Amino acid sequence: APVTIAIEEHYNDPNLVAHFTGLDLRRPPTIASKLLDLGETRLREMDEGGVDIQVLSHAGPTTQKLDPDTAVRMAKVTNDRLAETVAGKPDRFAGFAVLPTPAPEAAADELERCITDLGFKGAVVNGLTNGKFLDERPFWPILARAEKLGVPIYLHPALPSPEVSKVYYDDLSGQYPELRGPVWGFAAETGTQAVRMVLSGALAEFPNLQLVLGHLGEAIPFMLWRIDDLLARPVYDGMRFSDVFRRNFHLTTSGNFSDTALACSIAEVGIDRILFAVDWPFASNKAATDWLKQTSLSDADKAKILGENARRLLKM
Ligand code: GRE
Ligand code: ZN
Repeated sequence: APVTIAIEEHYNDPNLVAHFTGLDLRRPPTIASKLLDLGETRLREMDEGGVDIQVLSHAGPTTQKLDPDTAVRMAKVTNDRLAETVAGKPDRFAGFAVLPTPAPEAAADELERCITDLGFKGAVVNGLTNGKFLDERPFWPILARAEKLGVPIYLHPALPSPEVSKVYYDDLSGQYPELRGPVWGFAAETGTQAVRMVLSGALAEFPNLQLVLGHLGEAIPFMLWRIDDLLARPVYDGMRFSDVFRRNFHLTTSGNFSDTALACSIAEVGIDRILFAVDWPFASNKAATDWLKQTSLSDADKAKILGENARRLLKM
């Protein structure tokens, strides 16, 4: 059987999460304990779902929400510990770096260290950096370095800032605490981040940079025609929004095991840009692999999604 690689699989480093005890994470204890587990439970659930390799990334909140000096210090020790975890089970785990984005030059250097010295496959950025989107100019050194190194940046959601939450969600958050998170807020913010990556010109400056969106594209595939239609002009290099999106983004199946969303995503970006992910422990490995297997895709297309596309993008 082809190797199954899942690429949005989370863990928590106890030393890093200790910085966020004040935040209202509303995570059930079973989820919190699975995030800390890098052994028995994680591996058993991987085996139950037929997941051969997890590319591990730290769950949010992470170094995006620290002051610059703390972010730089914590990113280094967190990445070093992740490298030890991966080295302990190199046939089951690979790593995505956390980056101290509040200190962009240091974040670019840390990315290079993680790729060159620690063997990581890319980096994950969890939501906004203290209220700032990653396409803003101060962060371009990070984008430049990722492009130079040929590694992807995974644009992962995180909870919105208190200001956003107040206007958009707080009146309903008592009744529906998931609303500002995975139910809608994550997609709203991360989708906005992806659109801004194109319109800011960041992807004109870094045309080879590869960005990854989970949850089958945070609703952008569904909106592509309309975005093109209402922009009504090329964004740059004579390209429409959708041309840039298809050039610079890969999408994953994390936590969105929907036949119709998958069909839309494949139709819009092509089978070669869809990668398997679960979003463990927020979703089940077995549910994810069972779902993909029952789709009407050919075996060749399933193999692309389950591992071949990841091998190419992550150079595994
Ligand atoms: C999270 O808290 O980070 C989270 C959820 C639910 C789904 C995915 C996810 O709470 O990343
Ligand atoms: Zn996730």
